[in-house]
Amino acid sequence: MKYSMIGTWKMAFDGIKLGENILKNNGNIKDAIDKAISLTEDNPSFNSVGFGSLPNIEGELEFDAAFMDGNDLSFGAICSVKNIKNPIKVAIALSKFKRNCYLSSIGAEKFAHINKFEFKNMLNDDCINRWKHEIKNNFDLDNLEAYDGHDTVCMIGLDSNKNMAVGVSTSGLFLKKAGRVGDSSVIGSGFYCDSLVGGAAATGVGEDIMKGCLSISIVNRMKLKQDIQSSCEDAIKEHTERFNLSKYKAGSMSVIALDKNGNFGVATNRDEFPFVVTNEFSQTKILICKNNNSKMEIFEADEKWISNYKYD
Ligand code: SD4
Repeated sequence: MKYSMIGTWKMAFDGIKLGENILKNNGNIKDAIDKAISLTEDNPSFNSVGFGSLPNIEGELEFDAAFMDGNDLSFGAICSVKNIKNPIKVAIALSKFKRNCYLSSIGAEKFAHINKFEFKNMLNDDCINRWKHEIKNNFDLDNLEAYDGHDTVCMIGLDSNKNMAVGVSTSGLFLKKAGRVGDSSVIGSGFYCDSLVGGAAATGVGEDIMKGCLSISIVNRMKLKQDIQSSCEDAIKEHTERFNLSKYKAGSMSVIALDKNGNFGVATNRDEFPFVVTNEFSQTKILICKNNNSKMEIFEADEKWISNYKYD
């Protein structure tokens, strides 16, 4: 395939559509991911990414984001940052450095200031009200779940020059503790990409995803020539089975992958996981991964599904 792109959750649709336009005109995957994720971050109607997303327990928004260039394995990442309009852009800028490419909170904000990235109050009335409502409920800090399943946009792509890259952006788990960092900005866990093999990315409960380093686990299976779909399914299945041995009930985990030829794979331990794909042969579309006893059934979202779906 000449080009291909995949993203997590229905909310990736507009971004992937933008990416499709860039890639079909022989654009670069880095540019496609930058524009596609920035668009998702800027949209206040998405409750879990960028502007107006999910505050931490103190009512503040703290973002994690990362980018990896599959050609030379360079990556950039930021975590626990506040008020940066497009965290993905800062992660991309950091990926140019061989050292100091993964910065946290104040240091990352300082880098963004110096390099003239846009700052903005990322809280809006909707997310403040969501926080005020939820904070009154009884919740268990040690058993936080992903917000209606989806808190992170992850995108992986292949361009017509065989470049591959992955980007992720999130406000992390709703009501997390201040300073808590999940898998999204952690290389190998929330994302990984090698243009010689393919890329993978994860969304769900970061603590549980990190325990299995799910993204590198999938890419390593692909490196050993396992097919992409079973690489995704086995990574989640074996990780869950390991948890079962300790009688630990894992939080939600969903993964996407794209190989160097543009084929995709996907898996989840939830009942259902929507995602978005486009490639040379197919316009941008929403697909559903349905989990039937750990066997994934993939089908296209029809109008009924789309109109019934209430989440991002
Ligand atoms: C985190 N993995 O911070 C993110 C949240 C997420 O679906 O993706 N939820 O743990």
